[in-house]
Amino acid sequence: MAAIEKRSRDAWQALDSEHHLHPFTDHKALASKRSRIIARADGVYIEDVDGKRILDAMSGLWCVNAGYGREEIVEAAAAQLRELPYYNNFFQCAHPPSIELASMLTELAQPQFKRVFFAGSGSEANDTVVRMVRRYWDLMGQPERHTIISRKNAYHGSTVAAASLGGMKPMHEQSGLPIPGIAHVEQPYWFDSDRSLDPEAFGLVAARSLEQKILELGADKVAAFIGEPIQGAGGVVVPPASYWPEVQRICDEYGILLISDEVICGFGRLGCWFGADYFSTRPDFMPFAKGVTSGYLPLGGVLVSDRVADVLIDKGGEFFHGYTYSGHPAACAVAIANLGILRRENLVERVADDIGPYLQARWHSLAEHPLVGETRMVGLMGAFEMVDDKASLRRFEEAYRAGTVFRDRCIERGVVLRAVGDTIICAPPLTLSKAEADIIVDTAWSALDETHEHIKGRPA
Ligand code: PXG
Repeated sequence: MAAIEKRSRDAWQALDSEHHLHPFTDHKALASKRSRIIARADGVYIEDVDGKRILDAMSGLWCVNAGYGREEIVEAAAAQLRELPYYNNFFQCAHPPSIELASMLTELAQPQFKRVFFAGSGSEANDTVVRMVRRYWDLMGQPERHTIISRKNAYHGSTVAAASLGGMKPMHEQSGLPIPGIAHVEQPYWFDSDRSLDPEAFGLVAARSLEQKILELGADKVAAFIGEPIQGAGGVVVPPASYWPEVQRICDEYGILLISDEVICGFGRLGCWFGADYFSTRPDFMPFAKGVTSGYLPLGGVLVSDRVADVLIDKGGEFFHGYTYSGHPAACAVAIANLGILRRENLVERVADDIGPYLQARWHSLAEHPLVGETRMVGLMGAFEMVDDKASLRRFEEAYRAGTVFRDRCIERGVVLRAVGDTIICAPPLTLSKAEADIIVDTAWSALDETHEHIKGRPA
């Protein structure tokens, strides 16, 4: 049935190397190593062309929340492709899947959200937010309220606006970013700070860097603040409990819009439907993607609060924005099937009450390892920090590439974990079993031992 020819691993790798430019990849380095070719997947396992099974403790790229191999989702896509493979939602048209999904999403979100704008990805969702935020303040008669404040080390996507919102310096340096009207403040990353304050005091200081920036720019110039409830790509930065309430207070006090980027935290990752629910914020926008379809097809979008939507609708006339694939019917059908599974199998509750606490307890046991300086995990989203010296929590010299060594050892042992520098991150499918949780942690422990062995006594 598969329309793709069967080739040997070598043949795939050669073709890949010749023709395929990968995202976020150093192609010279890749050419000498060659790509790992992933051919199939089931449950929480991916399998390469050689038949090696690897436990995917990253859910692809944080997206396969319902796990691989869900026939029900496949069937939903096939049925929709047969019925109506494509039509748009422009020019006074709509179709049942986009309507049904919009209504379903607003049922899951906080009550201020009654409307959804669809996009094809998280980046497009955040580009949409930038345009809606600015349009909103224009319509409110405050066009000078233009600046959106974000955080250093945030990730909001890779298009021009989304990468500008992000706080990834290397991305900015390569492309002349950020675009005007975006400012960045401190992130609530206690482990990465000088640790002179306790975490809660540090959380308040990080939040107040937002207030300082607002005062510096002038409150009448600031349109919005955007943050991931827990920063994902930046290294699963779990903010101290003091952080989000203070950010909410600041947004309220200065009347600025709050954008909760739910691309990773949404759809059960933290044991709630949205990260905003976990931290009890009341956002005005919630961009989403990834887990909404469990990655089976690409789909993103923005939940828009009444505060904003009412103004856009009542005063705005036509909003000149949209994508060919805004609310693609097959992607929406897949999302409906996927959300149906999350609901029917109580997967979100399971993260809060069952597998989440189980993996967290096991994950924290890694803190006993001599190379681990801190462990953290909320729901099924966690990290640990590798350190050279446990007493002072001093990190390794970069030349050791400790995180990369660890990550490669893990994959050899059959588990995908990610390394962001020497921060190791974990975000498995919400369907993870306890036995699979044990495999992740036991493999991580063995790979830490091997890494220890590998770098012990070596000059940097
Ligand atoms: N917001 C957040 C919080 C994200 O994590 C995006 C927006 C952009 O979504 P799209 O669908 O345009 O990729 C993301 C994406 C990594 C990694 O290395 C993370 C993402 C994407 C690719 C790699 O952790 N997150």
